[in-house]
Amino acid sequence: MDCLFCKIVSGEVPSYKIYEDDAVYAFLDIYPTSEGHTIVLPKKHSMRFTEMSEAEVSSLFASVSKVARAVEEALDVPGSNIGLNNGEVAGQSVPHVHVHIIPRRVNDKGGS
Ligand code: IU
Repeated sequence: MDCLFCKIVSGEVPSYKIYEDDAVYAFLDIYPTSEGHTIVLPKKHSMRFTEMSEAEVSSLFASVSKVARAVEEALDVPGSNIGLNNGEVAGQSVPHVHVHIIPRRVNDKGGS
């Protein structure tokens, strides 16, 4: 399958890995919204979040929580935006489910 994020998981396309286990892979976004912007994705390819089973969603978000805690601790930030775009019309540019962890800092200009 010609999927960029599958190629990142397999190592065919290089990435700066943050975390990996049997089910998920996390790496630094190459166009970061803030320093430490991390992408967490399930290794099993699903195009859209709403195609995933409940068990897959639970497993993914358990890992997202773990990675977000580690990112916040490592960067010593007080919070982060955690979210995903589901479908092209919603801004999903890579058709392999992925969750953004965007570290936030006090008085940064990242949003409301
Ligand atoms: P989106 O939710 O599908 O828009 O997020 C895709 C993200 O993947 C986006 O933040 C890109 O900067 C990021 N990305 C990447 O890290 N490496 C790549 O080669 C490409 C996109 I293309």
